[in-house]
Amino acid sequence: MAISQWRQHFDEALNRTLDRTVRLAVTGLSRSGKTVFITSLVQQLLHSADNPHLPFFKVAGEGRLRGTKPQSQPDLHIPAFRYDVALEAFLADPPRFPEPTNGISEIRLAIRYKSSNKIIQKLSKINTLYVDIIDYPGEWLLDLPLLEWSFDEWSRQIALLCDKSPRNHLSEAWRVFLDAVDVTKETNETTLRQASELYTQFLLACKDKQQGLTLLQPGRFTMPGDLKGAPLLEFCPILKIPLGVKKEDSFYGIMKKRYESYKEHVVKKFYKEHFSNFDRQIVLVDVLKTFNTGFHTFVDMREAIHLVLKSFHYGKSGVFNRLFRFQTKVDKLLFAATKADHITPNQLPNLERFLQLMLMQANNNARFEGVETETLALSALQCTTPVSASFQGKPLSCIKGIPNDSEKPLAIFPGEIPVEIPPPEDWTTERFYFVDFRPPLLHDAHALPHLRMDRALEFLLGDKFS
Ligand SMILES: Nc1nc2c(ncn2[C@@H]2O[C@H](COP(=O)(O)OP(=O)(O)OP(=O)(O)O)[C@@H](O)[C@H]2O)c(=O)[nH]1
Ligand SMILES: [Mg+2]
Repeated sequence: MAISQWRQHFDEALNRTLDRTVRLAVTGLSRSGKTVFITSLVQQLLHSADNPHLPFFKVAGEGRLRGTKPQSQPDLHIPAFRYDVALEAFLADPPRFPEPTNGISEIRLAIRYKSSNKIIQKLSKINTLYVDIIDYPGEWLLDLPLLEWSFDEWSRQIALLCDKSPRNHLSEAWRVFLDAVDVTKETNETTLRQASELYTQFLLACKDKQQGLTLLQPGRFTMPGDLKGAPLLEFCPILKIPLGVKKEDSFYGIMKKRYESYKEHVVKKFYKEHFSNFDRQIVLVDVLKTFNTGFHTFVDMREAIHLVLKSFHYGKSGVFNRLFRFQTKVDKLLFAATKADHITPNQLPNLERFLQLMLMQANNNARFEGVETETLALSALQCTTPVSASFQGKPLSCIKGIPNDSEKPLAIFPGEIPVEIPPPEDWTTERFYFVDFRPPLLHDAHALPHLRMDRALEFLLGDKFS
């Protein structure tokens, strides 16, 4: 090897060893599986040195992992991710899923490993990679478009949405209240608060399990995090934009000012403080939920994902360049369909394909300049096992587990995942009904049973262990 080539090789290798911290962000809309995913990921890594169930995570498969330990987190102002609490729930008898979380949290792991690179091996026998895992609500990413919309533009968007079912009847109380207010006139705190409370109740009714809507703005109204009860969240859009003089102390004037404050102090702050520091990102999507709740929730979720993905359009044309004059550092982005243990293993490729369709339909394909993207179907905690049954003399792939509304294990044929988006009339409970399962009884705190977590680990972190 020529000296110049050797030198280049050496420099590259040295730079890679110096790159010792990676900030891995985990997001997804409410109940998409973030807490379960992070808990399983941490648990897989803590047991990775003796975990035979990570064949696709090369550093583990090749026996180069020496051990992982949780560390004190670098950002003391961010709440800790309560891995211990989630694990305790899984290990309880009967086992439970962890409680919903609300806001951002973080955990740091130190992973000791042997490099596969001969030059690095000579420099240091064992290396340490620090991985900061950050859990934050996907709902907060729904606010990015607000930065580009004026109060009038945003109000018009909401008015359009409220014209259609089911938002038209869910928003009725708020709309009736607004109709009775002269938005051009001076107002008082009580009226402002009542209007914003009614708007928040409308958003919460949309989010309700039965409706299952996800395109809900502002994101902090349904996922306030540490801003719960803060006056920054006391505003709402209006339905008819007044023409002519718009006094600053009028209902319209105050709502507009509060909207701008929310953008400045909540939305921009999140992007500057947190988002700009992420190195890798996984977006979790509960695709199966949309099958259960019907076509309109599918369309709504697809639109919400479309908005969420705007945050990941990098490069020179990206929104960050325009709004903040920085480019984000994320160089790998993984989209994962969660809860893949709700279907039979032979349907996993279909689930991945369907997720790709959802992303493509949102016109987001190939727009992630310079960012490596991947889609995957996974289960962070496998609650079912595949079994074979016979139906009318033919073998049928089924899954067996304890459904949430049962005490006993049942074998279920969960149905098939379509490879094309079915027409609206086909989204019926006869065709799609994916059951929720209880977590399995675990006998010890060893690595949790999973589906494809090793592939997720390899995509997100694999190159950091070379
Ligand atoms: N069967 C199965 N169910 C899962 C899995 N992951 C999540 N779930 C289910 O999805 C629910 C939500 O999971 P969480 O991890 O709490 O979701 P989250 O995104 O953190 O939710 P929020 O904290 O409310 O935003 C759980 O209570 C389980 O019912 C999985 O791998 N398999
Ligand atoms: Mg959570």
